[in-house]
Amino acid sequence: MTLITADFVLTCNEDFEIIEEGAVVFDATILEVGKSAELKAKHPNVTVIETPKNSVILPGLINSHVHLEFSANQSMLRYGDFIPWLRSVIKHREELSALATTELITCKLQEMLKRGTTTLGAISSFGADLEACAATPQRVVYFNEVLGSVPSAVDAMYGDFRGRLEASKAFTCKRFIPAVSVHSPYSTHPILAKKALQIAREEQCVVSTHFMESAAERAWIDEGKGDFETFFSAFNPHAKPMCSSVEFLELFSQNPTLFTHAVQATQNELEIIAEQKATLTHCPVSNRLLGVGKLDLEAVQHQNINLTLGTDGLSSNISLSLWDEMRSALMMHAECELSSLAKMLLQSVTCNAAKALQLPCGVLEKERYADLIVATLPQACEKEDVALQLILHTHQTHLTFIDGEQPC
Ligand code: MCF
Ligand code: FE
Repeated sequence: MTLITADFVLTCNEDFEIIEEGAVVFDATILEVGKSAELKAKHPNVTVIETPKNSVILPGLINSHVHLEFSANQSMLRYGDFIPWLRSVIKHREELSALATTELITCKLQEMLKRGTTTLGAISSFGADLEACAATPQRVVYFNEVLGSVPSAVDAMYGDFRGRLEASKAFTCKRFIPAVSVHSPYSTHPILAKKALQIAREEQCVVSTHFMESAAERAWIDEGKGDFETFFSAFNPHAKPMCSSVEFLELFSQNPTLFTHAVQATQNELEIIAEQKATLTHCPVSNRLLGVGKLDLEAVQHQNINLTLGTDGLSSNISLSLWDEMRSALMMHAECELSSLAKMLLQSVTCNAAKALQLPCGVLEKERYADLIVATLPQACEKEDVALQLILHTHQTHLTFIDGEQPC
C-alpha cells in the first residue's frame, strides 16, 4: 500500500473536485482519496511518497484514438486538404508500413508514457502494431479495423479482419482489450460493417469509427458528388455512396461507439450520437492539418455528448502527446471560455475517455485502477487555475503509476 501526497489532487470526478494538500492511498486500485494530513494519520505505516512543491496528482491520461502503424511519417504526407492527404497515404503506405517496425512503435509508446498517457485506444489497420501494443506497460484498447467497399470482396475483407481480431484476442488481459473499428461511411460496405458490429456485440467489444471528417465525405455521402466522386471514379466509374449518414449511424445503435472527428456532422447527426449515448472523439490537430474544418464544441456540449480527445496518428499530427493536443485545442477553440475549456479538455482525456472505453480508470476515486500521474507546475498556482496551468506547462510527468506500479 502506498500513500502519495501533492499540493493538489485533481480527481476528475463528477464534480471535478480538486483537493488542496491532498493524497491518494492505493495498491493496484485506489483505496482512498482525501486530505494529506487526515490520510497520513489514518495510515501511519504505509509507504509515503512526497512530491515536489507545486505538484498535481491526476489520473493517467487516455488517448482514445491513435494510429500507431503510421508512426514513421514525418514529412512524407500531404497536408491542407483531405483527398490529397488520402492519395499520399495510399502512395506511401508500403514505405511507411515497412518503417513502422515493432521497435519504432515501442519507442513511440514509451514516449507517450513519459508524457503521461497510461491508456490508449489503438486503431490497428493491419495488425502490425499488435506485438508492441501487447508488450507495452500501458493499457491498450486494441481496435481491429475493418474496411472494404467492393461487394465481391466483402467476404475476404471480413475474413482478414476476423483473423486479426482472433490474433489480438490471444493477448487479452487486464491491460490489453481487443475491440473493433469500422473505418468510415465512405470506405466500409454496410454488409461488412454489420458483420463486424455483430461480432463486436457477441464479444462485448467497444467500437470506434471515423465519421463525417471532411467536406469531401459530406458531399459524397449526401449527393455522391465532390472530391470523392473523382477519387472513386478511377476505380469504378459507377461508384455510389453505400448508405446515407443516418443509416450509417443507425448501424451502431446497439454498440458502445466512439465516433471520431464529426467535424462535418449536422445537428441531426449530433442528436443521434447523443441519443445513442455514444462518444465523440475530437482530434483537433489532425483536423487542422487535413484541412477539414473545426468541430463545433459548443454544439457537442449542448447535446451533452461524451467528448474524448485523440491525437490520431503521426500521419496527421506531429506529436502523440495529449498535453500538446490539449494545448492546440485550447488555442484553436478561441470561441470557448478559457478555464471551462481547460476543464472540459482534462475531462476528455480522463473520466470521459474511461467511460467511452469502458475501463475503471480515469478518475481518482475508490475502487478505480490506480493509474495516476504526477505533473509539477513551475510555480505556485491558484486552485481555480490548476487545469489551465497544467495544460499550458506540462510536457512530461514527474511520476507515473499503472495498476499502482511504476512502469519501467
Ligand atoms: O483519422 C485519420 C484520417 N481519417 C481516416 N483515416 C486515418 C486517419 N489516420 C490514419 N488513417 C488510416 C485509416 O485507419 O488511413 C487509412 C485507414 O487504414 C485510410 S483508408 C485507405
Ligand atoms: Fe483516425
